[in-house]
Amino acid sequence: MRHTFFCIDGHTAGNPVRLVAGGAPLLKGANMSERRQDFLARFDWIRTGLCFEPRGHDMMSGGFLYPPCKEGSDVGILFIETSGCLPMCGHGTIGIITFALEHGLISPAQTGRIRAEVPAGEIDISYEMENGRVTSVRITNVASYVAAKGIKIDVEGIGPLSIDVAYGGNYYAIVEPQGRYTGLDDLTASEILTLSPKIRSAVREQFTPVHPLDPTITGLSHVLWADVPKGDGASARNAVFYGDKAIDRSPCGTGTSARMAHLADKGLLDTGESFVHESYIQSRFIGRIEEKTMLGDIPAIIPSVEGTAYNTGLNTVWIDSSDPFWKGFQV
Ligand code: PYC
Repeated sequence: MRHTFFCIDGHTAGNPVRLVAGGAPLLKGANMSERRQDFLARFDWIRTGLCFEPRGHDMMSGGFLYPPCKEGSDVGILFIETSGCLPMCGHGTIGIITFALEHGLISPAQTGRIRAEVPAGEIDISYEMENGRVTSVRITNVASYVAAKGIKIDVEGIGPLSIDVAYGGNYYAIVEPQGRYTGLDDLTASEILTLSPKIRSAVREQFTPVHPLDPTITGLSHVLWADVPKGDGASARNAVFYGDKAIDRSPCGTGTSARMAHLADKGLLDTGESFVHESYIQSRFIGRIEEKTMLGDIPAIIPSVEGTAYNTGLNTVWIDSSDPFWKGFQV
C-alpha cells in the first residue's frame, strides 16, 4: 500500500519546515489539542515516516493545515517533528503560513491577519506580502510564563547548574552562563548534543511542568542554552536542543517566547521592547512582549515573534508499506 504526501519544503531562519499540503488524515476531536492526541494514537507513522530518515533527518519538522474547530479561527495547524507533535512551534508556524499563502492554500486576508488554532491554543498572525512572496510573519503567541526557578542539578561533563523552566508553547530548561558553562563559544555542537539530554533528564527527575489551564500540555521537552549575542544589534543568542539529536537552526519561536517570559520575570525585559534573538547559526527572530497577563494566578506575558521563511521546493513523498523503512528510523 502506497501513501502519497504532497509536501512544500523550506526553512524558517535555517530550520526545516515541511508543510504537508496533501495526504493529511481525517482526525477526530473538538479542538486541535484533541486532534493532536488522535493523530498520535492512530497516525504517528505519518510523522515518523516523514520526519525520520530516510525521508527526513534529525531536525525535520513541519505540519498540516486543518479547518479550525473554534469559531473566529481561520485555520488549524497540527505540528509534526522528530520528537512528536509539539503543542506549538514558532518556526513551523512562520514557515507553514508563508508556504500556505504563497501556494494559495489559504487566501490572503485583506487585513494581513490570520487567527490560527494550534494544540496549545489560539495565536494571531500578521504578515507582509509583496508580489506573491511573504517577506515576514509575526506570531502573537500563547501566554508564556516561568514555571520553576532554581532547580539544582549536577550533570556529568558540566557540573552543578541552577536551571529555570519557562513555557512559550513548549517547556524549556533554561541554562544561563554559570559555573563551567561560560558561553556557547566554549561548547561544540557535539557537546551540546551530549549534555542537553542529560540536563533534561536531571530536571525531569525533579520537576514535571503542567500547563495551569490545559493539563494535556505537560513535560519538559527542550533545553535552551542562553548566551550574549555574537552579531551587531542582537539582544541575545541561544542554542535550543529538541528531540534526541537536534539543535534548532532558527532562534526557536517558542524558545524565544519562553526566554522573554524568563527575562520579564527577572525585570530585564519590558513590554514593547524589541528582543532580537540569534540562533546557533546566527539567524534571527525579532521578539517583543505585547502585554502582561495572568495564566490563572501566575503572571505571564503575551509574546510576539517575527521571522522569515523560504520555500526550497515541492516534494512528493511516498510511504509504501512494502518498504522496510516505511515508518522511518533513527540511529
Ligand atoms: O520554533 O518553536 C519553535 C521550535 C520548536 C522546536 C523547534 N523549533
